[in-house]
Amino acid sequence: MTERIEGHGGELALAALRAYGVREMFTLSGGHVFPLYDAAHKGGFPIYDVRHEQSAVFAAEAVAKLQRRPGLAVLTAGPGVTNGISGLTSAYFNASPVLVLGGRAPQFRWGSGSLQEMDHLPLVAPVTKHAETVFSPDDIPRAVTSALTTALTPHRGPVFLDFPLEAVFSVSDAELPALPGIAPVEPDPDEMAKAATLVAAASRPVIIAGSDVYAGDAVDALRAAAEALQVPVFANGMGRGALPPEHPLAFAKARRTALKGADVVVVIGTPLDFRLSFGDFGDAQVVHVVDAPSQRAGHVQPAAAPAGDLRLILTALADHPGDRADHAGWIAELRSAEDAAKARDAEEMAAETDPIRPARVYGELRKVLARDAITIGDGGDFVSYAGKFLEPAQPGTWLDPGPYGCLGTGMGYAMGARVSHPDRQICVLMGDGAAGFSLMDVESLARQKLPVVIVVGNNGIWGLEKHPMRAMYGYDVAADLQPELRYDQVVSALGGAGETVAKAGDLGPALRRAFDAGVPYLVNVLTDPADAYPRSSNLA
Ligand SMILES: Cc1ncc(C[n+]2csc(CCOP(=O)(O)OP(=O)(O)O)c2C)c(N)n1
Ligand SMILES: [Mg+2]
Repeated sequence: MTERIEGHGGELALAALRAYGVREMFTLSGGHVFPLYDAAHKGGFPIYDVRHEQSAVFAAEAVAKLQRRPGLAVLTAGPGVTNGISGLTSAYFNASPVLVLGGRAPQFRWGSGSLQEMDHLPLVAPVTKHAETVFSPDDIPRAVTSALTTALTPHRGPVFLDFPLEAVFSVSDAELPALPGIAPVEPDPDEMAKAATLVAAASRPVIIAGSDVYAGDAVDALRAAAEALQVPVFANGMGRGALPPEHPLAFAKARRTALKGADVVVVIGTPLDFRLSFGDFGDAQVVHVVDAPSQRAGHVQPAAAPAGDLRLILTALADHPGDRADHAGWIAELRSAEDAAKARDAEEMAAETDPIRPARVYGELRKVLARDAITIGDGGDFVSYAGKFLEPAQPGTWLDPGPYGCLGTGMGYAMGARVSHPDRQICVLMGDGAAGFSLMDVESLARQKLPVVIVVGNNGIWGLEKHPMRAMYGYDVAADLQPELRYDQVVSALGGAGETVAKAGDLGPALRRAFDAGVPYLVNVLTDPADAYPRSSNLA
């Protein structure tokens, strides 16, 4: 059923956004987008504002990733849009359904040199699934509905619309289109059967589950497939926590042993990129399960590559009627490697060193984090340690920047996470270098009463760059930061609070104070600059 609506361009856009379940906007002010504010303000639609457009897009992305619904950022024309491009690109790499609505200089005098007159589309087209200028107000509901459908259709991703000034300011009436509904992509049954037969017959299979397993709401189907075929499961990105850490098939630390020994590696819902040695697992056969045919790898030839709705594919794996090899010995072997690695980790996480090493920060943090806490990583080595030592207990609780590896997600992701989950712990793990990109947005968080905890691993350097550069050249440049800088005082000045911790024994009480503070609170941990995250490649 369609409905007719009347209003200015902002009101027409908002009606379509609401109909699709968009529940808030993230923005930084600019006259070109005032009608969107006017509609939101009059309609009781929440507006969260930020101090840099990158934070608006990252906040929208956090909403999209955590809640599996569209996240919205509204950016003013020209510099507003260009400041959002790293966020859009991250969303593109992460397949996050983000909608960016941009202002745009007036069309009727295009070419005469209006303020911020530029065509955004050639800039955003390569990092969006769809980018369009909507020239007429009565076309806005159609454009918004269709853009959101594109964003939510697997393989998901960001979309962009801009509205010339006169289109968004003028009044019109328009049809509000009915929601089209997104049909599941039907996978090819032969490819599914091939995959199931391979996994069932394997002696030492391994599953690696990535972000699309969560995004595609396929967590239960993953668990059913793993249990039915008795396959150990590792995870990355938003897939982390898909199986709770205490599940007999959940593994995290024995990855090297697993990938070295496996005869079949099943990679589900994540690309065969640098994080997975480009899909090269030695002699093991690769099964690549993707949510759309476009996601099949071009650089490797997997033994099977079913593409389509992940729930359907994983359910078909679980229901595989043929014989299954027994994997009990393989699982036991991995479990003992996992337990040994856990014991080593536990020692590192308890170490009483001076200066503090990052491992101890995570040892203490684990004692105060609730099972449903959202943890956000923004930084270099300090965040690599977070990935190693934190164990997300539920899916949809771990936000990393993803394969685009963009520093600066911190406060934007924190804002999106707090808005998504008003009652949970939100904890940002930040390098001191990363802090420089977004810390000013603590002001936005404090002013809008969005408390979060920020733990800075303050080693006084761009650690992930300094150590490799020294290893490569014997010297380093452009890799130092001011040592022992009081990032906690920055946060206090911006309306939050915080403290600096230099002794391992003081970490626990400081973290407890942070979670009780009720305002943005930064724990500035002075960590050992000599400590480098061990990597097999210097350019990881
Ligand atoms: C926007 C952006 N600029 C630069 C980089 C390159 N880079 C990756 S990690 C890193 C160092 C991060 O330093 P810090 O946040 O202090 O964490 P540490 O490694 O010291 O723990 C840099 C500069 C990047 N990934 N993204
Ligand atoms: Mg650092």
